[in-house]
Amino acid sequence: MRSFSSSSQPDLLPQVLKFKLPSGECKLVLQRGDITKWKIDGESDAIVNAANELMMGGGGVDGAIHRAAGGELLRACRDLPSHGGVRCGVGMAVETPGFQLPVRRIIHTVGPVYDKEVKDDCASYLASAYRNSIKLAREKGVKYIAFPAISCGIYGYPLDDAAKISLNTIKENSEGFSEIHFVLFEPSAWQTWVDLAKLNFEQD
Ligand code: AR6
Repeated sequence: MRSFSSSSQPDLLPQVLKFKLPSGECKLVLQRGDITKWKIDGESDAIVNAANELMMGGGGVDGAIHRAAGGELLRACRDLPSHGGVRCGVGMAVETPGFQLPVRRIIHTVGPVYDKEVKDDCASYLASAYRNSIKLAREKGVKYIAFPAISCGIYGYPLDDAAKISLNTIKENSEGFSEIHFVLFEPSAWQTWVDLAKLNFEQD
């Protein structure tokens, strides 16, 4: 049995909901579980990591991804260009291979640390994290991508706001993708994304 930093949850749970996005062919898929278990075909798929600017690993989903991908991931991160230790700025995205994960690529992004005093800035950084991850993935020919709930753990983003920002950004940037997934670990995140998706999109 693997160990997880947030709590002991099972791998991918049977709860899966699929929605039609208003434009194009891309589907939105919501799933519960551990994103390190997610894969489509090992070729045109990628998962997104909620990393920090240093990209030297951490807790939460970042820790789980580093454990599952193996030590080569840390070595690949260390070799990325660094500006005073920063390898990925807040709202930006960089790519590594998936190494021992079942996916071809990992797109690493950095969400904002939530601060309600500057919540508009936080919203714009969170939207950038989604947008730049999608853009980089598209440039690499990714057709299937899975996101965790970026910034919703250690970085403290309120789930309702984060779900709205993520789903709006995905809706406007889905061209070229076959499926955009969210793999949601905590029951509260799963319920928040499901409720919002049901309000906004038709189920497939
Ligand atoms: N699969 C899917 N989602 C997960 C998993 C998993 N295996 N594990 C946790 N989550 P967090 P952040 C969920 O804290 O808030 C790290 O130390 C978790 O329940 O991982 O962006 C980095 O190095 C939550 O809903 O990321 C940074 O320093 C969501 O993933 C910092 O944490 C995001 O929680 C980033 O904080």
